[in-house]
Amino acid sequence: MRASSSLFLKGQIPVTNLHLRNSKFPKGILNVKMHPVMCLCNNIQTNSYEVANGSYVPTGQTKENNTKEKPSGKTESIGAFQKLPIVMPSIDILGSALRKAKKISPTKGIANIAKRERNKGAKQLDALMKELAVPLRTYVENFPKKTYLHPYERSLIELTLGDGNYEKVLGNVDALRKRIVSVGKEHASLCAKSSSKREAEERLDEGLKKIEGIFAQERKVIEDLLDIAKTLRAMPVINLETPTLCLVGAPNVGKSSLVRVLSTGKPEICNYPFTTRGILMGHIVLNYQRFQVTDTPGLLKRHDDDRNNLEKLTLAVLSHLPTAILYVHDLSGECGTSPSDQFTTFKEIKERFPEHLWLDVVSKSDLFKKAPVVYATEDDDPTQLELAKYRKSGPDGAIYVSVKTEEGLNELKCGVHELLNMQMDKINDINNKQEE
Ligand SMILES: Nc1nc2c(ncn2[C@@H]2O[C@H](COP(=O)(O)OP(=O)(O)OP(=O)(O)O)[C@@H](O)[C@H]2O)c(=O)[nH]1
Ligand SMILES: [Mg+2]
Repeated sequence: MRASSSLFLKGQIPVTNLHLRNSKFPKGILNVKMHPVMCLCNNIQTNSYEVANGSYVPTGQTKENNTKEKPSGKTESIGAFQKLPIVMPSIDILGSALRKAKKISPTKGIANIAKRERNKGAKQLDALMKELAVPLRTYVENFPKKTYLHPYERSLIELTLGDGNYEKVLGNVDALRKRIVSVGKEHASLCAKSSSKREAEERLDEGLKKIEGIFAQERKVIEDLLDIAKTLRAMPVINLETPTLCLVGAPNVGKSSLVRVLSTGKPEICNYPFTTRGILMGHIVLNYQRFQVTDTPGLLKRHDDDRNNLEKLTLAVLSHLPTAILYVHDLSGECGTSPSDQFTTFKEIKERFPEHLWLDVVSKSDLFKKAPVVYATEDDDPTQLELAKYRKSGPDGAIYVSVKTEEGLNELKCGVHELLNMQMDKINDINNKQEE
């Protein structure tokens, strides 16, 4: 069995199955392969010192002043979250920086005790400043700018972390870096001007405490970034070249039950709406071909402005990923969304995504009643022929399935295989056209 992965988030509906309990960010997680590719601190200790008259003078231009903009322009393909830098816990950054700084000795050959002490103090303060600032700069530079991300990943950031939160946290990290650089330089310079050994020692002690204090006080900034990195790295990885089936439908209609039957994905199944709180990935391997399956949160009949972030995630998948759609209809009256409401949403989604390959499924066929289900609150208007037909038998060509009795499952698997092969042809066509 292949691992499946999922991204979950905190929606507006109470949830009983929370993941990533320690994270301050909406929940994202599960059985995820991590591909950390970047390590920080490769370029630390790139200090440049000027020794003037046996004393230390902090150089005007440190690397920290030259925070470069990443080369701009190209939109990344999917997979940016797997390339995020590893963020070290703030306590580790501070501990390592202090250890390294305190090991710095004065420049050799300074005979005068006061000069030697102030040279050592200034060098240690400068080193501490850099050991703290360089990792922060690395993060700010290597977390991708949202504008260069694939639109799907951009939506994931907005919907899982909250609008603007990603930029805010990176902004806070940069602000902390700037503060450390400024305070570090100020104290190194003060130490370099000390007139006695004792004064130099005091200034060093004072400077170390000050820098350490600021960093410790602002450690939440780094912990927030760490949470973001964990959440984003745990998101399911979708390969755009592999045909993907996306299960869509109202909440509680049986989407996840079908994902379990069709693929390696093992989403939670419960008899209440919005059990699925994120995008879950599973795989199907058929005749040595590998396909992807995504489970999605349910869609209710309502205006886009009123949709919760869970529903918006589903729409993000449909809008930004070239998936085939397996649309699930529950006409048994069990799911909590009336057939007429399901019909409205179904028509809206079908009109909105006409280019997606499509297959309809009527679920829970074991509960299917001969008389069409009409909710007490809805209007059984006999003049609405299309709706009446939908209530009775679902959309034309729909496959009837039951995961309880296994009715229709073989037919469904064949239908899905055919659909995914068509999707594969579509992907190949697009690639060929691009090559031409
Ligand atoms: N009798 C019967 N019950 C089913 C069938 N398929 C699913 N169910 C039940 O329907 C309920 C909802 O199933 P899920 O698979 O969680 O539905 P979902 O569409 O993924 O729900 P959300 O994630 O909340 O949108 C569960 O109690 C399932 O046991 C079926 O074929 N027959
Ligand atoms: Mg579900």
